Amino acid sequence: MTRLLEEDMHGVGEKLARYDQQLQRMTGSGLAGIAAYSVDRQPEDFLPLRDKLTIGVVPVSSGQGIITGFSQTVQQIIGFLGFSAFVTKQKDVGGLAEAVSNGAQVIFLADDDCFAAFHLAGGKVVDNGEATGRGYAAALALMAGGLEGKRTLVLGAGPVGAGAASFLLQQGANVSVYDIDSIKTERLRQLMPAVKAVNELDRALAACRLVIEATPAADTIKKKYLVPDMRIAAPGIPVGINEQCQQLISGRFIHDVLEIGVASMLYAVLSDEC
Ligand code: PYL
Repeated sequence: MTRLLEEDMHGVGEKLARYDQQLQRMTGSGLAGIAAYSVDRQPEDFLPLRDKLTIGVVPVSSGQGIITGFSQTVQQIIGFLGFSAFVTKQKDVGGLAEAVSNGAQVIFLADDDCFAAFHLAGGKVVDNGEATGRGYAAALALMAGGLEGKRTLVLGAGPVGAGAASFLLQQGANVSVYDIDSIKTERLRQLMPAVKAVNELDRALAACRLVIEATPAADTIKKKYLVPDMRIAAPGIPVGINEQCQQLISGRFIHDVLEIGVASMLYAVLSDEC
């Protein structure tokens, strides 16, 4: 998993309203609608929970340490969805104690290896990787007007790609997965036998118009594949499509650093309550 940088956080909170409108234009749904769709709910299903729940975000200093702005950005995304959220003043265990003492029913925290949401009363845990994959696959499904029987390609067979593949299969899509490490592709195929493992990226990209780019590689998808009906949802960090290509596919390309993932985590950890 690529570690986010402080500069990745710059402006995310301030731009949420504009990003939400961009998502609305591309998919017909905003952040809440995409996240709700990723857990098979409607955004209005979560409205009654907004006044009942408080969300705590705890900075974690282990490993490479705290990313300045990370917890605050997570809190802003949750707040944008209408929930009350706070970042604890203390970090690590002290922060966890502070969150619980201040009435948080749901807690978000991340070390270098895992970013998760915990619903204390429900005993539910949601991992950012799987939730992000499902959220981006939901965005792709909405962008495509449904996926039943349609060929889709997932680049990257890690936790995000696996979460996306799982959602795409549930939507009735014809799912192919490619990873530069064929062992990871084979492992995913054993988990989801309905997935087709592909080992030639060029041929796979030439045959698909609906793509999830979930690799940690930059510039994965070259300009020649960006045909007029190509749609790409790209959770991968760094983004797998260079700036020039992003301009070419504008309006049919979704990427962010935390927004869809955090929104999908929240709705996934709350989905049993609605
Ligand atoms: C969750 C992000 C998405 C992509 N990479 C993941 C990452 O950067 N993980 C590390 C997060 C560290 C957070 C730090 C803090 O500020 O609490 N422990």
